[in-house]
Amino acid sequence: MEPSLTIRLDVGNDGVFDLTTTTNSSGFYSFNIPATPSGAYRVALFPPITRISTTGPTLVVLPNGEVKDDAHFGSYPVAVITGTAFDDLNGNGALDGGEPGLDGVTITVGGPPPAFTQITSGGGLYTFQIDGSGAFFVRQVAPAGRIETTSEPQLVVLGAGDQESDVNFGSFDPISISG
Ligand SMILES: [Ca+2]
Ligand SMILES: [Ca+2]
Ligand SMILES: [Ca+2]
Repeated sequence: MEPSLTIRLDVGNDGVFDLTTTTNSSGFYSFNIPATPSGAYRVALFPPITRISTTGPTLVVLPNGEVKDDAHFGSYPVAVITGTAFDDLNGNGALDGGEPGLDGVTITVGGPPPAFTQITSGGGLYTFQIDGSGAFFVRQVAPAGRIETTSEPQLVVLGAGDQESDVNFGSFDPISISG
């Protein structure tokens, strides 16, 4: 059975997607498309984070009343690990309310090789999309001077198409502690 995936259609190829559908258990999708003066349409696959597209959007120019039945899209499943590096203000190793995300923290994933590295951004966030499955060991490399408060490595076991969220890493700056 094929996964249900989102396909969007941009009527008029004006940069704005107008219609959305999902593929069925056989991977098929279809649109009953409204007429547009230019006859131009753009079709694109919007895969979930657990899949990587292997094909880009397709531009279709279609006189009204005609059918196009070969706008195909490819994708494959990946293992996804996401989490947050955070300022562990109370040093308890857990992400508590009011503890901000930390950008610029290096997060690594190893095993099975090769190792991958991401730098947290956008509020301490990181995402790995890994082509493979198995046991993954996730670590942080906290910026110099910061004390890490979460144990390492964090072990995540994933199959292709699986996602593990909230693999979080804490650290604190001992210089900022006052008393
Ligand atoms: Ca449009
Ligand atoms: Ca905490
Ligand atoms: Ca570390």
